[in-house]
Amino acid sequence: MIKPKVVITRRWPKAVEAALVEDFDVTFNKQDRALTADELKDAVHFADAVLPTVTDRIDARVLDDANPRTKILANYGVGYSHIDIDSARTHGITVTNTPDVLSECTADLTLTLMLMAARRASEGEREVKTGAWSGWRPTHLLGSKVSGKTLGIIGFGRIGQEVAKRAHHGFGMRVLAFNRSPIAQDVLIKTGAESVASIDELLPQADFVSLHCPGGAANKHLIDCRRLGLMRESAFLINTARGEVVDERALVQALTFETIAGAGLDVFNGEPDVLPELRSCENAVLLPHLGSATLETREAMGFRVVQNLKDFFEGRAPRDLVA
Ligand code: 8YV
Repeated sequence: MIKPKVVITRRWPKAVEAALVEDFDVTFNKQDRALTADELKDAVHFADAVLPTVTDRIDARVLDDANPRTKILANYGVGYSHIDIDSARTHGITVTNTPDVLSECTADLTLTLMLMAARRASEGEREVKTGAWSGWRPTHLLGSKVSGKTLGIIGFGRIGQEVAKRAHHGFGMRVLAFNRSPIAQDVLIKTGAESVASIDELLPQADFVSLHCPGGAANKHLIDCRRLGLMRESAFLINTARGEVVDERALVQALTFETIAGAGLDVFNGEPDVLPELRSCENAVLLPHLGSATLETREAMGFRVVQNLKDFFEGRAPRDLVA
């Protein structure tokens, strides 16, 4: 049987690449950089399947102006706001993602950011590593307590729920959850969360606000200047969702004038470029999109892609169908 042609846009963990070549005729991106729009366009004309990541903007420009050969975009990641779903539908291209397998690690990293921001871990580490630490003193780098505080979660899907469990059961936090669609009672019981009716109701009550909603146009600047103004002066904003959910210029203002206490960010608008003003904020902890970055999770994401591809090419409905 002729193996379907597959383009994998970035290098994946070895074990998954090995599984992929068993069943597919794989073309690898030999360079350690994201493909350009023209290269992506070539890929969708050449291959039966393209396996994009968050660094590949698959928009109308890539898909629209010719007849793509590609029948499936099997995304390596749960978020897919970098793929123009309407355009994919127009061309009859199936889109899949990799939910579930990265929820725990992304939730772990969310807690990492909460702790780092509140306990001033990056500032402390910078002092020690640069030799600037002058020794223990009672008022040195005083942060904010995390245990027992109130966490507001915006977007209560799989990742939001994992964050809630950790915060409530591990840190004794009160957890408030906002979700576009109603949250089932058994989910609230399992996670220890209380449902709130609106984001505006959640913000003034939270010591930590953590974002777990999808990116894309619908949620662009969901956290804007007005909503930052609803947060407590002592509160922290945590973002492991997508950069565009936050108006970063408004966030810089809030951090600079200390209308909020700090932020912990793993995602940015226009990654990997980060606003210089944001990079200069001492009260912001900034990580390079590490949410799912463990070997275990990146392998599990890859195997999920392989399964979605096999389902598709063997005539079954892929488990993680997006469009
Ligand atoms: C992925 C993520 O590593 O899955 C997501 O949506 O944000 C990350 O954890 C990345 O998207 C890879 O494409």
